[in-house]
Amino acid sequence: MSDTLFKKILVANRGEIAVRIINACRLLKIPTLAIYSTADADAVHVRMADEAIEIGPPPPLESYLALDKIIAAAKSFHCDAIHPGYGFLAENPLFPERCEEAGITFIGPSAKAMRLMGNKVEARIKMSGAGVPVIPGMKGAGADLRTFEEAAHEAGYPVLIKAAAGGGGKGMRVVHEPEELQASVEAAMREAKNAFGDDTVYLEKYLENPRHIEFQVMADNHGNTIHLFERECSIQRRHQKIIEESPSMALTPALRAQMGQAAVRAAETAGYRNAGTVEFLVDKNGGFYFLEMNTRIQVEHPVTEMTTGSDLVVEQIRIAAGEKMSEYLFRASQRGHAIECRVYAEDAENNFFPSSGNILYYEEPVGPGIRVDSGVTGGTKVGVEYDPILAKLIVHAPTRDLAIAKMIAALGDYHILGIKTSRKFMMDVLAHPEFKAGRTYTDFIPTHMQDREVDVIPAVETAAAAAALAMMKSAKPNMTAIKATTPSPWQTIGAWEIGMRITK
Ligand code: MV4
Repeated sequence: MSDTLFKKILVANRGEIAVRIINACRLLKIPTLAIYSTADADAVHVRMADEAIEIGPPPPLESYLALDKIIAAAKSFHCDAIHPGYGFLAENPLFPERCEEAGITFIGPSAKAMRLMGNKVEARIKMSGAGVPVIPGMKGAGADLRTFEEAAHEAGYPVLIKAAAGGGGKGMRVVHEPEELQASVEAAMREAKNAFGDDTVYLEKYLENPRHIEFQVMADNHGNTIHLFERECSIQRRHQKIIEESPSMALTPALRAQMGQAAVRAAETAGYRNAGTVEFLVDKNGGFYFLEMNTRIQVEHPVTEMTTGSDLVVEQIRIAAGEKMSEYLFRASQRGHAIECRVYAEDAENNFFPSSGNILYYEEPVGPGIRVDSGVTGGTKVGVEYDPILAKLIVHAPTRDLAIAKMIAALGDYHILGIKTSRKFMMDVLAHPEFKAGRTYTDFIPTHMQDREVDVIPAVETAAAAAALAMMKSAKPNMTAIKATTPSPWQTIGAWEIGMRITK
């Protein structure tokens, strides 16, 4: 008999989340198997796992999305559980189904709960029936133009056409007046067909400039479903979250309690198990509406871990093994304020173009209440084949003001040389008066960051680059320098990509 929850866990992901999962397994003394594509042979997650197997060439369909190969790897390496992380196969109901056939535990919800939440129309109907508020709109999918016209008339313009298989903003169309309705429905159907292979669309009232606020839920197989409060995720760019925080400035204790209760009811109604997130839109009047449920551990889960003092990945593993969730979760409260910044490999000064190359120098900020979840280090080759997230920087402080100050300081102490990152862009968001005032709505980036002036101080920049190069050459033990087949930092530095303290 084994004295661990599982004999070995296959980590079916890459990058920072694979590292995060391996770290949780280490705490539980569970051995891990990493999978990797040929592009990731030297990646951090591969080095950290107890064992690793190359699973195919860089294209995701032949590696991180290759379900057959992953199940076969789990079998041949005697893994009795698989953690999917986020993205890739994490919300594909075939994954838990194939695991079950193979006698492997899937660390996540059932295929049934995934299917329900994967269909936005079905989820709306089910949630509405359970008394969870949904955005006013159609009861089911749109059948013909008449049903769209009637629903739009009842909801009142502007309305929004959405894809049933959608999420993440694809296939959405705002319609401002009846004359545009038919063309918009047809366009949304085409887009949905192309993106999801399913042209089912439906109609909702369009909420202008809402906030995106989500609740972390956790459910075990012993009848316990709880929530761990909210994350405010309104700061997004083209439906990609950039900054998340908890608590939300928009919630009163009464609204928080109401939404938390709705989130728990949503999870219970879906027969949900393991970690999940219930997303809401919150309008100017404090009205809240169920948007969708994400059936996975999310990128921004550390914000909840910091404010509630929990380890959600450890809990996911315990729950999947059939244990009751830890007692401390039942007494969880929100303490202080946490903020997360996603560090992307992209060039914010050049239309957020993906940035690739070798990390020539890498130094993380350290200090009380500073956490870095990273998938990279010095020498890591960053390509363009996968999601551009390099790392997440999370800070925890007694108040929101202190958390913002700590985050700005920590971003200033985060040095990544060799590729462009979104670091400076995030510093500008955090320093913006509207952000500081807590006026974080979903239109924040397009409204306040469009014509952003980029400061370049050539003298300081040059000095910083020279200092970095000198440090690399001196090769102190705590620094990682790699040899000269890669371009020098002088060629790749760009505006503000060398770390320096920002004092404004
Ligand atoms: C909406 C909305 C306004 N009204 N639905 C965007 C992604 C998808 N999951 C849902 N989204 C929205 N749905 C109604 N009825 C506005 C958005 C939206 C949004 C939502 C969350 C975070 C950022 C957003 C940015 C633009 C639009």
